[in-house]
Amino acid sequence: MQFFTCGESHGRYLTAILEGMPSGLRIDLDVINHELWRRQQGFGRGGRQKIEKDQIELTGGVYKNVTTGAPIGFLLENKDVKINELPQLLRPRPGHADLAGSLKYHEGIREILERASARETAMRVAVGTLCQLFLREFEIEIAGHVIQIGKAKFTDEISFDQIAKKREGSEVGCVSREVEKHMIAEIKKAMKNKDTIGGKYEIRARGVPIGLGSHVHYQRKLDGRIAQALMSMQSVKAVEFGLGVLEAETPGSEAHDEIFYDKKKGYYHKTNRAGGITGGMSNGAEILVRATMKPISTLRRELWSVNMKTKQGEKADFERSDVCAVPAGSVIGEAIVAFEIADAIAEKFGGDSMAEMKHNYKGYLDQLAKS
Ligand code: EPS
Repeated sequence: MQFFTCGESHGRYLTAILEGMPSGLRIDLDVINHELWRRQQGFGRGGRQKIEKDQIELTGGVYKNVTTGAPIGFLLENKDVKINELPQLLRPRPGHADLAGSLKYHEGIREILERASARETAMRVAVGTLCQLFLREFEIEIAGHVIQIGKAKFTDEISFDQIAKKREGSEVGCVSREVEKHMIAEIKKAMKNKDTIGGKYEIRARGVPIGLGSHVHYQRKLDGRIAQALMSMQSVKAVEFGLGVLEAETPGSEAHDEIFYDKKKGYYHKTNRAGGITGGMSNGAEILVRATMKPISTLRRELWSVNMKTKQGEKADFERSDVCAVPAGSVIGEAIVAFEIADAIAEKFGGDSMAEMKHNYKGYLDQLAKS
């Protein structure tokens, strides 16, 4: 599978085309629109989300709400369409694509930021949620939650089933009301200081069979694919699986997942330090990945920059923005992981229709049961 997104933050439309989805998948637009709504929520979001009501229309690849196997077109109409009226910027914002993009493309900053904006992630959520519908057919589920904003951290264990339930109603997508209070306090502090604040979210995938991805070639490694995709999300600066950065300080005897066998379960692990992926392949445990987001790079307390016309040192330009986008990031992360797992499923059980793919999938599970 592959998809492209297209569109500028204040252009008329955001669009996407998803190729490789088999025929025979029933699409529920309400599910996709609900995730788009979730992406717009979160304490610390900026004024734009009060203007937009993100909803998509499917423009191809679907007949009577069922996929046909043809490329699927997505269309989202922006309400805040003003790209041609917005002023040019001269002082690039440190941390944004402004400077490198403007020099590389020999364009003004406006042209760069309009495409670099995280508004593009609305399309990744639309595509990724359609992929979640596909994954449900294979009993694979995805759930994400915010585990850190500033210094406020959620460090307890939480079971997959509890995630969606417990984060319900949270203004920051956190499963603990106690930690949520501290997270909101961190965002309020950033607001007061005319600053921004980052954080970390965790994405889990349950029901992923053993053997997605492969050890044989670097581009086929599932963790590498998921990491690349998450890292490409605006603001993400680090991605880790399982123990992640703690692997550095953990001895080998406590860093790996010992292997057990049970007649009913087959091979299994009692721990999940690897985050569900070993040797570039899913190992049957939950996939557990975390992404760290830097603070948004548009600050009311402007940082030093250079006026690109006069070359004089001046404070960076300010654009309307968010103070914290980590709650939205967690929704986007779910969609990104969903696409990557859907792609790996399609690669392994490839077929033109859902019926064919499910047949292939069942054959593989039967083979695993005998191994
Ligand atoms: C966003 C829309 C944008 C920003 C934000 C994400 O809208 P506007 O620029 O009109 O306020 O709020 O984009 C950024 C943080 C960024 O750095 O570009 C959205 O819909 O997610």
